[in-house]
Amino acid sequence: MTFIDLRSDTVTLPTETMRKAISSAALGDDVFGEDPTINRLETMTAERLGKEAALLVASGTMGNITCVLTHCARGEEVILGDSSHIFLNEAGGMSALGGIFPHTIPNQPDGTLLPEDIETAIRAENIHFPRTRLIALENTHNRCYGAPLTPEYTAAAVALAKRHGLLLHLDGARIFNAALALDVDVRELTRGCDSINVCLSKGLAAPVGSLICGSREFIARARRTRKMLGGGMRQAGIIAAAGIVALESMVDRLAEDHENARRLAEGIAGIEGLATDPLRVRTNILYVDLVDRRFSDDEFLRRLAEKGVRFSHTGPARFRMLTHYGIGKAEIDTALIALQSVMQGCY
Ligand code: TLP
Repeated sequence: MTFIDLRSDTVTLPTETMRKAISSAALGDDVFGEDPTINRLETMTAERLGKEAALLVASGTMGNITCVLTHCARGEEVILGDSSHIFLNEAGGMSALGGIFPHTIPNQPDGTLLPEDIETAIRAENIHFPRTRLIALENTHNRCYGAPLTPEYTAAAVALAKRHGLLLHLDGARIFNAALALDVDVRELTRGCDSINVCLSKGLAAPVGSLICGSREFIARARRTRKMLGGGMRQAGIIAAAGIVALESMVDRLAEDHENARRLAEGIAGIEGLATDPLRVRTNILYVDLVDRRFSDDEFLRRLAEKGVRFSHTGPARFRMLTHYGIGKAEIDTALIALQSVMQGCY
C-alpha cells in the first residue's frame, strides 16, 4: 500500500533531476576543500542567505549543534524557546557534547520569544551564574503550527542580542517556507543573525543535507567543530548535487504545500470530533486535536493507517500533519475522506 504520508516533509524522495545531478556530479575530497559541487552549493547558499560563507553538514541537528558548539564554551548558556526543536528534539546535544546550559523561556503561539522574557533570562555578571552567550530562534517554528517569524521580529531580536553583547543563532530549517509565507526575500529573515541552519531535506526534497551560514571567520571555526563531530564527509558532492537542484528548483513550489496545508486544515475543521485552527496555518505544518475520546490515540492512528493515511503523534490527543512535494490536492482530499469516514464510524 502506498501511504499518504503526512508525518513530515522529510519523507520526500529525490526528484528525477536530483538523481541525474547526483550521478553526474563532479567530486573531490571536501576535507581538503576540493569538492567542486560542495563548494558551489556552499557559495550559492551563503549568497542566497546574505552571509559571507556556508558549510554543508549532514543534518539539521548537526547544523544546530555545530553552530552552538562553535559559539559557546562549556558552562555558558543558550536562551531558547521551550518548544524549540533544539530543546525538544535534538537529544540534548548541547549539554551532552558541549557542557552548554539550555535556558528555556516560553515560546508564544506565534513562535516568538517575548523580548521581556529574553531580557529577564539574560544573566548578570556574577560568579554564581552561567554566562549567557547565545539566543536561539526558530523560523518557521515547527511546534507552533509552522509559524513564520517576521523580518521586524527578527530585527528586534538581533538588536536586543547586540545590546547585550550576545550572539543570535537561527534554526531556519524551513526558512524558505517562512520567506514565501511572508512574501519577503529570505535575507530579510537572516540579516544580523550570527549563524543560520537551513535544511535541504525538509520541504525542498533533497535526500540529505543542511547548511550553516555565517561570517567567513565563523564558518572557518565551524569547519573545525564539524570535523570534531565526525562530519568531514569527503566526496559529499553527491549530496550537494541534489542540494543545488533543491535550491534552484524546489523553493518556489513550497507555496503549493502552504495552500494544501490550508486546504487540509479547513477540511479537518469541518469534521466532527477533530479540531484544528486553519487561520494559524501559514506554511506547511498543522496540528490536529482528537476531541472525541471514544478511541485512543493509537487506535486513531491505526484506523487512519488502515485507510492509507499516516501522520505523527505529538502529545496526548494531539497530532501533526505536514504537506510536501508529492502531496497534491488529490491526496489532501483523499486524506480528508479517510479522516471523515473514521470519525463517522466512531459516532
Ligand atoms: N524536524 C523533524 C523531526 O525531528 C521532528 C520533523 O519531522 O519536523 N530544526 C527544525 C525546526 C526541525 O523541524 C528539524 C527536523 C531539525 C531542526 C533537525 O533536522 P534533521 O532531522 O535533519 O536533523
